[in-house]
Amino acid sequence: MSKIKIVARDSLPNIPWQDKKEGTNHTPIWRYEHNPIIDRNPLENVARIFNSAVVAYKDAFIGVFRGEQVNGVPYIYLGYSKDGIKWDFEKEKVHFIDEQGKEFEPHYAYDPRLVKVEEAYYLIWCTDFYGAAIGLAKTTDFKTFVRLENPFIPFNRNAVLFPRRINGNYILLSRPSDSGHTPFGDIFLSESPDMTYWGKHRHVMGRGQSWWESVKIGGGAAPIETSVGWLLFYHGVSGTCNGFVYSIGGAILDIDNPSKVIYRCENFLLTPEEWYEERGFVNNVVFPCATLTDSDTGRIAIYYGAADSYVGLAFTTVDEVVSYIMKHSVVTDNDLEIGIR
Ligand code: BMA
Repeated sequence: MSKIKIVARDSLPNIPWQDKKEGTNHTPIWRYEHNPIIDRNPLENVARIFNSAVVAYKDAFIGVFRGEQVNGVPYIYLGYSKDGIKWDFEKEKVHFIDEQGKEFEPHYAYDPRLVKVEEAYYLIWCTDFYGAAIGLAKTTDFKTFVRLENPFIPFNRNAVLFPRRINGNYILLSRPSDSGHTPFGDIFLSESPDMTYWGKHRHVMGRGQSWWESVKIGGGAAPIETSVGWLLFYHGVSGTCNGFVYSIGGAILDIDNPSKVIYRCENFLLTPEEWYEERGFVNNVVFPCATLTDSDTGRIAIYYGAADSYVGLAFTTVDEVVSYIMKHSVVTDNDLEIGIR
């Protein structure tokens, strides 16, 4: 079979990378050996950074980081890196203005995603809109962040944009929820012609297929366009006597109709095994929020939050991970939309 490829995006020869060591893992994803890349107390007034998203920017890297302030309230901080591994952070939180130029400050902001669509970068996070909801902002220079109107009513979380329009519309995945530690959740898709009005809502994937993701699932990193479909890394949650366990899963969505699941891996791709994933503020969490990709080599670097305390980095190649997902794929009625056959 010919190799699976990342569909033409930018080359990224300086992608953070480490070759796989044989026998390190059951699955096609391997961890950076010097994880965690961001340790506790990374910044004055910030006790932990985790669940954060990065992009390549001007021959280096920039990212939006979930910083848990010492008063316990999460907010978003900007970070810069030359190699994608060692990060320097802004001391000040990200400031938002609204579309009229007036200051806008959410009560809290967490689990940011960052996606370049056309010439702008979109920051998507969990915000307080009378309960957990989706926050959306736009920047072109990482200096001015223009907060856009609430895309959805509450409650919702884990929103992530596709990196390009499909059939003329912007596409956003989200996970409708309650405002607490939601004991349910499927991934849905919405479309917009202008990033303001969202509709054509579709169900993408349901929870409950495999035990490791039987409680809820949620979008992780922005989908990656490959020669066989959109590669989605997401999180799946299982319930145990000691609480939730968050793992990373993988699925392939149809290129032109991404509400359709083509392949879905019945095995997790990464599950908490290392000390920094198993033990922290919240034990047993690996939570993907971003990837970097190099279309020349097919390399993928995955950034994930670990135990709500650290940032971890893991690697794979598009050919290896997509082949694994295809080989272990089980698509069930749970991945079909009610009424659509
Ligand atoms: C989810 C989110 C994540 C967090 C996870 C585990 O509900 O709040 O930010 O990593 O729980 O605590």
